[in-house]
Amino acid sequence: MKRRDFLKTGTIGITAPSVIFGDLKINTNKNDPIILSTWEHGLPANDAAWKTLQNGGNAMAAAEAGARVPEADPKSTSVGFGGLPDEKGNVTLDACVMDSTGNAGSVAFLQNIKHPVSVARKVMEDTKHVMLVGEGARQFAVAQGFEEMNLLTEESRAAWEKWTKKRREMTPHETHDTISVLVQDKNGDLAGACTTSGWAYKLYGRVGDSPIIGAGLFVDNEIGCAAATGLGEEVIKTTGSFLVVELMRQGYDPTTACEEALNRVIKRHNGNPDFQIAYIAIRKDGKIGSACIKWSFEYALARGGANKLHKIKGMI
Ligand code: SD4
Repeated sequence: MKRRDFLKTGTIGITAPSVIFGDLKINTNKNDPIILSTWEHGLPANDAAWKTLQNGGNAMAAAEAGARVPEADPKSTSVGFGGLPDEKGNVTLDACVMDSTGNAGSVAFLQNIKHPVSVARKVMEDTKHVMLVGEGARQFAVAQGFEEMNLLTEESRAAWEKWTKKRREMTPHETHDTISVLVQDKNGDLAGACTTSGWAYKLYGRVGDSPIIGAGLFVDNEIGCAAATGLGEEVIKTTGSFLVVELMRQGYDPTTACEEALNRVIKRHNGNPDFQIAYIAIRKDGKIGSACIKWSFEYALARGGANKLHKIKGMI
């Protein structure tokens, strides 16, 4: 029996501060915070998250602070303010958060609010619910003191108007990038945030994976956390982030877990999907991983005082 086979079938027992997979003991990573984010806008996101950790914030506060950076940046045309709109010209936003206790909050199809990730955190902390959508989410945000604003910038409007002339369907890969931020703080606790304006020029009302707990993001403080970017429909169909975490629970290392989750998608598309999905993952012991289906993907990793962009190649 190969080691992995043993790990997959072995009894799983959990004892703090270690995680036991069969005969493999994974020590909890303490004192060495890690911030792992998607794409290049992950670099400034990581900086903000790092500052939050230095100021005593926990993993959840850091992940939120990180995600807010691209949300506020009009040049990030796939997130928050300046995000590319749907086919009718509406900027509609999806976001979620999940913390180390397994609590989660989410908003979908939210309009006119710049920081959906913070609204998602309010849903998690101040309501009994997990998910608010559309007009209900907007009303909740306003009641919580979030300012309403027009999120369509001149640049995004011009890009959309140009698109309406031909109405060619875009893939999320062409208009990426969702920001997902995974954090492990100095106590070893994990949390994550995910926020996006979704698939550019999508149908009015379309919601992707990013606000779906288990698809765009999943955190299990005993095992690890994972997040997605790319074609949300396919991430949802494979419960992607949850799957990555469950594979880590079975003994897969973080990168192999990301690859195995993507293999499910690749198989469904006869070995050659024409779209991108990428996963990032942090295991409880501080090991990180990532994989993408094709082309390339960049993740930003901050740890040990350095914050760097890493490029990986696609699996196919
Ligand atoms: C979505 N996953 O709405 C998002 C889009 C994305 O890089 O991540 N693009 O499907």
